[in-house]
Amino acid sequence: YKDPHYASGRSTMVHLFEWKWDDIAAECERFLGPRGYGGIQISPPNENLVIWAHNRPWWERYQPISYRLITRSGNEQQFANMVRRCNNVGVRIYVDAIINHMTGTWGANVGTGGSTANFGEWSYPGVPYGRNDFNWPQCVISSNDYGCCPDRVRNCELSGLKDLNQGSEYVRQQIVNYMNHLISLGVAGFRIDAAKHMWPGDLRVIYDRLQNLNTNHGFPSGARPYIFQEVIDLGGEAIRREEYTPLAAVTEFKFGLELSRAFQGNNQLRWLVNWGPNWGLLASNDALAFIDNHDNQRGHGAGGNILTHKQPKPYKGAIAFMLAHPYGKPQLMSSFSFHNTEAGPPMDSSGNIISPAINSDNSCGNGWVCEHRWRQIYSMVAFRNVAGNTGINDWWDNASNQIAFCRGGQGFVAFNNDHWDLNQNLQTCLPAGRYCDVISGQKNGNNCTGKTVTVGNDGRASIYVGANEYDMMLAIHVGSES
Ligand code: QV4
Ligand code: CA
Repeated sequence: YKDPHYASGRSTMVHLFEWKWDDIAAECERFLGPRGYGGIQISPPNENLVIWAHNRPWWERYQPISYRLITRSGNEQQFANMVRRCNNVGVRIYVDAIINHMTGTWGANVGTGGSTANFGEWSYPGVPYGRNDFNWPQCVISSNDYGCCPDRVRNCELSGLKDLNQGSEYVRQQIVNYMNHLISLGVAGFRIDAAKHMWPGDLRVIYDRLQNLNTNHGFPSGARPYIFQEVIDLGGEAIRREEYTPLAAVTEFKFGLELSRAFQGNNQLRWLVNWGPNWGLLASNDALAFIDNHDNQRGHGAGGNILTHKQPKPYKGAIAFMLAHPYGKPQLMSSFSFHNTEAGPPMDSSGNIISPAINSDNSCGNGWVCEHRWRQIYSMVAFRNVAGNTGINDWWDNASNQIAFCRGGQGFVAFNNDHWDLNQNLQTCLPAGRYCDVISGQKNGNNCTGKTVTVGNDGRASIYVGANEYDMMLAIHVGSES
């Protein structure tokens, strides 16, 4: 369950938060496929409660009312079409699976596909689930429970969301049917929402009943879905992520926390020389690595002082480091802009999601941030693909916040988070030639639209990253020669 089954030569996924299926299909064909993206985490595709009481907040999608594939992102036919079109251009789809609970509040009781529920009776006819399918007696998780009481964290309600009993054979089978339906439509795997709130033994039973990936969508025969489990473990809680790594991959929240701290200037970049398990991170193969996610970019979930698109210079620095470094399976966040932390995606007065507009400079409009379309970010996605499975070599630092390293003979990157310029003659490990920096610009025919770096026969080059430049890094790789 730890292999994303990316098409060959691809290595990075992006969370297209709240995108519609038709828009994702188009984005696969016009951008993600050609730019070498490996996959997409999509928002939950199953029917959720419609919550007008909070003006259709983003978090209504974490309140399942049935497993029918019908949401503001689209219906089953649109979903199937998206998966087909994305797989055709080498981009995999990973589903955010909400299997811990069902919706439970807000006076409303109608879903995005018209299903209804009667919360007071624990009744969800769209599945159907009834009272016997939930943990009993009913209880709600309190903040103290995380320190002491794994049984309460797993058997009580997370924020009043009705807590399913995954120990029940019937419940397991409904969940397995839902996930297998998605596999048959061609998805490559799942994010398991709120995995901490379910017993590892129950999850194992569910995972082991999943079908192999669909060979009609280009997966090898016998391929198991990629599974990354949402477990927030920053230390100090009764439930540890090591209970989940024997099952499948786990979201590594320390990754974004530590890199945010460093790129915000609160820890020196030179210490990143041993970035990885030495920092208390999971083993590389177990880790879904990311800077921000849809929760912590707006103060939900793990919280912490996390870099987001709202602080673009250090954010792009942290993302570039993530993508340049071989640790983990990286995931990018692609956001809609927001001021109010409850606000849902751009929508019209009926609550329909408004599609992103695509501007001539590749950026998005209509309220969509589209970090994945920022040159500094998509260029580093390509860098990572070129670097392949090489390690890190020729690390250099100035004993402060200027660092540089090579990825085998494939790529070279330098960062300057000091208040003075980086101006050094450094080993790039690349064949002699003239290379375009893919951060300040790109290769355009025989020219570079940004900086040019001349690598000598000894592999060395003079590298300059000014303290006041628009970006804090420089990257060149095989393939960026001018
Ligand atoms: C309210 C009160 C509760 C009360 C309840 C019932 O706050 O005290 O018990 O009513 O009367 C929304 C509201 C929340 C509300 C709840 C129930 O924000 O105030 O409770 O609905 O109606 C997202 C949001 C939540 C949201 C939830 C469901 O973050 O705010 O709750 O969706 O709409 C822990 C977990 C971790 C989790 C993280 C947020 O260990 O697993 O908290 N992360 C995942 C998702 C996250 C999602 C959920 C889990 C739930 O990434 O986006 O929560 O599916 O760290
Ligand atoms: Ca639970």
